Amino acid sequence: MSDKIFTADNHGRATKESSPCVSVKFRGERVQDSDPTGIASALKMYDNFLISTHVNADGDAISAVLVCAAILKKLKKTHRIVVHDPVPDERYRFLPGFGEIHSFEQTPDPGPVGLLLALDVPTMERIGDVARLLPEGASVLVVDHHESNEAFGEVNFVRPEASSTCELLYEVVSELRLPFDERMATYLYTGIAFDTGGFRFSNTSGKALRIAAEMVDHGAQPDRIADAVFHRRSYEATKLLGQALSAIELHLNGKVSSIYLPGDRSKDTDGFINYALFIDGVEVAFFMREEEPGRFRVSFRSKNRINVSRIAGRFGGGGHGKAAGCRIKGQAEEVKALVLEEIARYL
Ligand SMILES: [Mn+2]
Repeated sequence: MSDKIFTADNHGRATKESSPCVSVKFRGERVQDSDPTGIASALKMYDNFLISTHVNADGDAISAVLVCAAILKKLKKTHRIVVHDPVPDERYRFLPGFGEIHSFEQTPDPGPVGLLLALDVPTMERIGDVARLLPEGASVLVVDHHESNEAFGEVNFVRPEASSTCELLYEVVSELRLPFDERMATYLYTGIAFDTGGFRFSNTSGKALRIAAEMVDHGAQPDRIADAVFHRRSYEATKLLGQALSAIELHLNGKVSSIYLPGDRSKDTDGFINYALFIDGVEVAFFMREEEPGRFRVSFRSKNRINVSRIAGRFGGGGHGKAAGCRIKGQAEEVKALVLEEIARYL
């Protein structure tokens, strides 16, 4: 191994909120940490890759693993994608290569693994059972944008200010000077579009939009991607949405809304809470789902003023200012009363 030093060349994109670039020793060479060049250098040093992401892989996570598989294919490296989820989210089947995403259960032996590429995942724990596939001494590279990321890899490229992990992978692809073909453009656009809620959330930066625009020029189709990712719901879930809308209640002078579907244990209620939050005058909405008899999963959403992670935290949960959740034991009416009492303190 040479003792060549990989110098930072991030095209003037380093900003003051970025973590400082430091070099770390990796396989006897010095590579940049917190920087796309470090990841690009490290990718060239290994041959057998395991690519993975967090449990319940979402649009950014699935796109990110497919971006990396495409990168490694171009670099002619052996790689395998394994995720914790028994069944990866079917809505992403439109992405080329989706069939190459294996579940942990289908993967008794991934073969030799030199390096784990952990994407969009803040801690080793969140990678789920896949961690068990990692042999002693295997290295870990991390690319992520979660604020809570513990930089648990030997080389980490972690930027909480990035909209998505796919935004960071755009920089890695650029650094490797690989072409943005239609497939790559579709992955990167999908990841950014998903994590920004279709370019509506507060993480929708100019940079995210510029990269997305560039990906459209390279063949990503915004309408097709939006239809696949956002504009679909099963018949059963749509009927359930009807019940959820009928079940919306207002509390505390119309500043709080809630949805509770008695007896429903289905998980297919994604986004229902937004209908309760978007009502004029409502500041906080919560959704109660009885996970097990006598135990409720409570999700909170807030428009602006009220930090719901504090409310969820009061019950041992957590999250972000505008979206949080917790679990509470009890009967439905008493859980609802407890939650309302806590929310009232912030109004
Ligand atoms: Mn993400």
